[in-house]
Amino acid sequence: MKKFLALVLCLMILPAAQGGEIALKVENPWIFSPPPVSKETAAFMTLINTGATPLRVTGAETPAAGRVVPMITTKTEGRTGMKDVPFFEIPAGGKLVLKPGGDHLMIYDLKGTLTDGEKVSFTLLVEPGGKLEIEIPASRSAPK
Ligand SMILES: [Cu+2]
Repeated sequence: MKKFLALVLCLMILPAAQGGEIALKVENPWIFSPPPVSKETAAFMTLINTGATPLRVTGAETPAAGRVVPMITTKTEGRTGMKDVPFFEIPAGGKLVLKPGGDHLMIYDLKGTLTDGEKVSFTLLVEPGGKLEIEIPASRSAPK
């Protein structure tokens, strides 16, 4: 009986420890493939929270670049600008669309050029939950 209980406990704890239970779904991700001279670009995607509690995306890690941070597009007196934010919050059961001219994951210090169709490995930093690994294709325009 004791053994059985220990097994049940382990099964309950395992998914959380592996970080495999993040209630976040990513749809239509893409990275703008910039001209070769540019060291900056951005990643876009739809973030869907399938869970019952809010989730935050605080940034991402990728071998392709030095730094990835959440950024919003601002408009003051007709002027468009961009601003770093500490995180994007996706409400329980809700979604957030990252798109050109809106919220995006800003990519700094690109280590090389991105060619169209190239898959970039990307690790989203999610709170709570941990890390969500995805692959994002580089493209000149949003996927249809
Ligand atoms: Cu930006």
